[in-house]
Amino acid sequence: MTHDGAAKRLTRRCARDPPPFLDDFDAHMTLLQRTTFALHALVLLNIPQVSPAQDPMAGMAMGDTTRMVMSPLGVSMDRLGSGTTWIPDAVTVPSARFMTGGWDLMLHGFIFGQYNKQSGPRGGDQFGSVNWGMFMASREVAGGRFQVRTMLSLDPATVTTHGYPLLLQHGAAHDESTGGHEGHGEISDRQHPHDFWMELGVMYERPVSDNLALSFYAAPSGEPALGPAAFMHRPSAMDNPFAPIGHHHQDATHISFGVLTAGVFGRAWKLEGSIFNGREPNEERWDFDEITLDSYSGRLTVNPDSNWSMSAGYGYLASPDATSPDESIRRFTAAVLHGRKLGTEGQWASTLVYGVNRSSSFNTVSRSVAVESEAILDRRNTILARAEFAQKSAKDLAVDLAPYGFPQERQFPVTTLSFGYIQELVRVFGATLGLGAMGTMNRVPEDIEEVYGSRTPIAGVLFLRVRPFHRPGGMAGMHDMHRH
Ligand SMILES: [Cu+2]
Repeated sequence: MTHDGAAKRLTRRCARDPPPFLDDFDAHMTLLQRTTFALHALVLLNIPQVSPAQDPMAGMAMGDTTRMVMSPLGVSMDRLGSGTTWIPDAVTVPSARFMTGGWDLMLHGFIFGQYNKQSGPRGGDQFGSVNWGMFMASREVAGGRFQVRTMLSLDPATVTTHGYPLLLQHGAAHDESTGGHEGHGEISDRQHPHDFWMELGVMYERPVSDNLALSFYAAPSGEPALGPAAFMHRPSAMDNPFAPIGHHHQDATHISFGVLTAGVFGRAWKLEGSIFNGREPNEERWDFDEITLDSYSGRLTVNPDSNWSMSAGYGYLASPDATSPDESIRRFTAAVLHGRKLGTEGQWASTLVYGVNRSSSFNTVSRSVAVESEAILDRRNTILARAEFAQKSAKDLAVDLAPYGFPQERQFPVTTLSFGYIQELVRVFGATLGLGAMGTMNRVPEDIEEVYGSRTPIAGVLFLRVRPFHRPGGMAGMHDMHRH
């Protein structure tokens, strides 16, 4: 059933020298850089160092323990997606990694600088940047893997607090001043900016037997066990600058201000439960919202081999939208992620996500399905695609308002289809700079043709993307790196 068995359990990841790739990030990163390094310093100052000789896991190690970190039951750090999600072992979200003082430090980050144009009366255009940086520090503590992590985004500044134009997308907003429509608090045809504090949390995973381990995750800002890895953390979507329009059926809880998750896992499965804050982040995107634990979720994930990861989960969101506080949502999601290596430098990842929301207010059910795929063909060429179907309510699309006046709960089936291509321009230190373009064709029902100016409103985005370059996953890949 599982891949490399016992050998994998003992797997320790090799580290690399600190790459100065952050130096090449644009000026937006200065704050992020400062913050992550300040956190790094805090972590190093506050936690006593454990030398290799005292290291409780040292007996398991082969080679230099100061440059490795354990993988509980063979679950390597590369399997970890956003929050406590898993992705297939065969594919990775590129990162830069190095060791210092017993800590395994990992930096992830993507910066897109984009010109985005969405057609029709509901469209718009914007020069902006969607971006995120993630810093993880892991070490062995009492026989387990302890991890402190933070994920930060400058979106509120770089795509504004109104977010970016994205036809058929919806979300919660307080009022017109933050992109909501007068009359109700929905934001329509735009994607919200992510909060500066996308994640701040700790995780601890510890084997309790040869086949069983426990995991704990606590985050003032983080992701409960609901939905697949958030889109920016999926190898099938990481180079796509835009959120899926099914975001609010599928993975929108990835920023929740208050999350506690406990889980049990084996080499190939994980069962988790969370209590968390079901309220969507408010419009103050730079700060922490009030932390409450009013909602719950559960999720089962199965990684039967290195190419597949499947999950299904259910969640109760007590009061997600501040403008309709009495409304609760029950959400079911299921996802299948597939990944494989492609040649020596590439990978191909695909995801199928299904999400369904049941609203307590209208007792309506709305569904969405997304299929997406990204292939890093070789060093220079990456292609990506996403197709979606979603049921959006009149409220979601703000067509309940005058002059349209559809009943709020009326559902409209919409679809989108996007294709994109990215060519690498240059590699500097650990980073790759790519030039990309993506085109989208949407389709709306006849009843709202007038609203969108067409049955098939189109959109396009042209972008530069900076991220750590992709390395073949796994130990072999790490060793390869040392030869270059
Ligand atoms: Cu989001």
